[in-house]
Amino acid sequence: MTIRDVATRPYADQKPGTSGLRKKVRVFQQENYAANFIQSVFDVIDGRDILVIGGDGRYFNREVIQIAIRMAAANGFARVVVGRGGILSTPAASHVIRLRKATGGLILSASHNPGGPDEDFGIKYNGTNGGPATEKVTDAIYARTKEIDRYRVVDADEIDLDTIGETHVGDMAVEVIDSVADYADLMESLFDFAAIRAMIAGGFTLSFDAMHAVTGPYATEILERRLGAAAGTVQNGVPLRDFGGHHPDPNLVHAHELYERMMGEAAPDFGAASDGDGDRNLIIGRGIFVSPSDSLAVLAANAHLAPAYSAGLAGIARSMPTSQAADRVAEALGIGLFETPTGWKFFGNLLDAGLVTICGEESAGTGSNHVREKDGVWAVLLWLNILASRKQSVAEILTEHWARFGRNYYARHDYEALPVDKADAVVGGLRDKLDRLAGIEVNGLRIASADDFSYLDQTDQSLSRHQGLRVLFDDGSRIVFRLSGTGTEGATLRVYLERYEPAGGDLGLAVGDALKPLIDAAEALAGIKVHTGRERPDVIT
Ligand code: VG1
Ligand code: CO
Repeated sequence: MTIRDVATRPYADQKPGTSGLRKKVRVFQQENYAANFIQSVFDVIDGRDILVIGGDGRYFNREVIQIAIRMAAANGFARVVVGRGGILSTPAASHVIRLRKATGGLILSASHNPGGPDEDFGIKYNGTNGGPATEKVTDAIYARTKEIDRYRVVDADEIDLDTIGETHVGDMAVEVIDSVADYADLMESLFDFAAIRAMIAGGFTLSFDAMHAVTGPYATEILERRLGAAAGTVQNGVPLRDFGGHHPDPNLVHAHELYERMMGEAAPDFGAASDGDGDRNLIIGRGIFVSPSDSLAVLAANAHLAPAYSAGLAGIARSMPTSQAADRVAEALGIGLFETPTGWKFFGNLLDAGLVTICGEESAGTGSNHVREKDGVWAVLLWLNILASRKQSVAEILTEHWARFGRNYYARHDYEALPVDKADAVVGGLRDKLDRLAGIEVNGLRIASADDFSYLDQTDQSLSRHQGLRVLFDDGSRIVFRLSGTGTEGATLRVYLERYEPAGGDLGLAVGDALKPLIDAAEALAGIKVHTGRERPDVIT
């Protein structure tokens, strides 16, 4: 087997964002583009033992996996473990890395972004703890992409990814595994499947929208086969390379069919959806949407009802823009609350250090120390376990939660595909005046403080700056402004709005009404309309 060194030239734009390198497929199809990035990963990581590879099945997944396997062989890996058909959900990949004590893994996904020849692709490296590489590592990968001049590859026939079993590429073993089995077993070890099965057998109904993305096979195995939910519980369960032409993004815009079903006359008891790579979750009870921030708070407050968490939680972590609902739960439980920048890579150190058990983001991501990624199906199962244990509806649980902790009204407004200079004008303009905002009144609301969020990781002392502009008001309300780090077209401005209403207050308002004064304040502060010409956000979640 000959190893070839192929000469290449650097691309200037391979800086990983919030979650790996995401670009249009056409960008990835440029000569050596994917190979450059993969070689840069191999050049900066230590260890050449096991490499796990899997993706969400989107367009270009198989092609990149073929290259990655041949490059892994040339770079001296002992073994590649790959999901059948090249499929592994992001949390399943994280689990396999941990289970096999692998050196790390390549996860091929652009998550909730659409797929297809004109859409998005992505590559992310996860380390031996199963979690996304830390900023230190992604910075090193990026630095390497800027100077790379060769990559290593072996010539090999097309590798069969569809037959479970072991083959070889040169000296390296290639092991094709069932994509679902290990993950489903893990779930069964965490939750009270007998109680959930009994609840479903007793007439509890549910609906899971896999959005033609990676969770279809996982949800079918777990919900329908292992938990006995009726056939058809999992909708859009066959993963498609282009997700059926949709955005596999579980929010009220893209999962509106599920939403309408849950609000209709014949709504099941429980509805959920996940995203392209299976790490997000949308939870809707009959007649009631659960905001992801509330979901994190409810899961944290009730996690002890599931076997894996019966001893209680060590702590809770949430990304900064996520609502402070979880903070009140942490306070009540007497445990730590950690506020990190956006993106799962910041939770890894806290989980590894045993400081937190549950983490979450407002962007429909929740997870725990069972893996090092957020996990959509896990969140669904924890909800089901809680419902089976409390024997109440989602609406009752949420209402009781608010009655006890108060309610954090919350919404995120996204302005997508903005010209970069206009998005920079909004954020830059606000950043320039941040220092002068404390004490000022905007739209009847008094600003208590304002800053550009930085995060000091207390486990490794790494500092991450410029993680979002925060404006905090006297009454506990907040507005956060930040630019997305996952988009592939122009810039996306995210405006996060939060208002706290204490227990005993007005807990039943429509979210839009509750947040109206803050929405107006955001406009007054940042001048979004003036700078961008946009009259309203593209997506409200
Ligand atoms: C978004 C979300 C963030 C999430 C990230 C990756 O990032 O806001 O919370 O961790 O996507 O999720 P950004 O930088 O666009 O705001 V996924 O499911 O796309 O891997
Ligand atoms: Co995702």
